[in-house]
Amino acid sequence: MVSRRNFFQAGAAVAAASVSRVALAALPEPVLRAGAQTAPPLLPPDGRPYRPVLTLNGWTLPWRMNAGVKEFHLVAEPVVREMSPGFNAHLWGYNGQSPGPTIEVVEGDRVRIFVTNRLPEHHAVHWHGQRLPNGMDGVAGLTQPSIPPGKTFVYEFEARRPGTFMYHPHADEMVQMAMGMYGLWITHPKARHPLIDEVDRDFCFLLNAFDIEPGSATPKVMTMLDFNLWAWNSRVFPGIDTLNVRQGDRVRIRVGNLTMTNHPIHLHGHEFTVTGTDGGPVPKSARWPEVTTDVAVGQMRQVEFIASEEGDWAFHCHKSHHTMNAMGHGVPTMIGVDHSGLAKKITKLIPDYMVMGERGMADMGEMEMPLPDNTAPMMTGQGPFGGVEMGGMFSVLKVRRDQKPGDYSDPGWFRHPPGTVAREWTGAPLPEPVKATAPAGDASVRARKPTDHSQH
Ligand SMILES: [Cu+2]
Repeated sequence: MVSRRNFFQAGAAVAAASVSRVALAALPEPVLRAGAQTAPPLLPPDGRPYRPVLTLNGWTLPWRMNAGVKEFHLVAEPVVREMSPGFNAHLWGYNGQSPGPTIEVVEGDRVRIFVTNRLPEHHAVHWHGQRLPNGMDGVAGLTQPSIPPGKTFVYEFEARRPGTFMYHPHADEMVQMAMGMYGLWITHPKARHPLIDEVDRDFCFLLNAFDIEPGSATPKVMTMLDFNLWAWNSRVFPGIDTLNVRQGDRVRIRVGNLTMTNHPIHLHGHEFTVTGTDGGPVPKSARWPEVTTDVAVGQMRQVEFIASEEGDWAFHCHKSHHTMNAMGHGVPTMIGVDHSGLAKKITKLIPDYMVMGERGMADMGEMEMPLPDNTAPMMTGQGPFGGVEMGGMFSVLKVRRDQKPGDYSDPGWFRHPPGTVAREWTGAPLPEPVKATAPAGDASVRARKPTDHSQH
């Protein structure tokens, strides 16, 4: 905790920012969280009512009401985040976790956020997408002095427009974001809004990426593109919780991208519409059905659909490399190459040598390979029918007829009605496939050199 004395010293730096002395008299206790399990939605204990979101493998930061102002306390600090069972990453985050907690407020709320910096370097928080006084925008050097280690700064503004937003550092941004610092910010509408429907389930998560060598725990912060862990809220499959809904629910999913590349987010079994971005609600006339929406860098997308189809529906980034965990990229393609003779020779020298990849790489999902102590297998996760062969940005939308309203718990695997699962054909043998016959005459392509006019 920051002592009152050095808190007041920090407060002096922002005295011009119209925060009353009474408000600064005491800090709200910072709330820290251990563990990466999804917390149930935080029902608002006071203030304007709203239907809370569910942050995948995350939580919402409790606030304190102080004379009509919602006060939050963020603590920027090094954290240990379990990215999947058995794999802990040494990251930077807020209040014990990466990402930081979700901040949920209501349109028109007066919001005061205390930010205590327990990082070894300076910090500043930018409130992405908010309309606010320029001096509250959180860009170190440009709109405020940076927050030195050990100090607490205070931000205060009105949450003017409803929507899906986020917060992230704007001081040594490349390093601090590569280390896992960011969080979601949801501003709920204060009344019925013509472009914002009430939903039964409201999920949110951030897309993030890390470059952590297998066997180590700290991200490499200089990596620009070649990340090896593609995460949702600093979790990778099979560590990402499923999205559990009741059949017929209207579902909203809010996604923000703070990686260095775009992510086409794809849902199976349903069509959705993009109903909002960090720019606000999308006009109804500008919405169209999709099953994949690309979330570009620094963007947020809010999609909605009716969960009409029962089952376990894959929900993932459509870049196939982003549904994999850490792997070596220097692996040659061995599909179709018979290197068994070579393997025998190598095994004489290196007894543990394994031949992989001549039939594709699916074997790797099941292979009992010795892994370094602290890493996530490249592609793993068991489903009811075997290995799922995925990692990274992958989860499952579970739609159930008997899921209780508001019950976000995991119902287990879907029990398919008899006769509705793809299966081996055991009926009458199928006729041999008919081969396309070559067209009559010479079908080869004749290449002719361009005439070289200089010879004539
Ligand atoms: Cu992706």
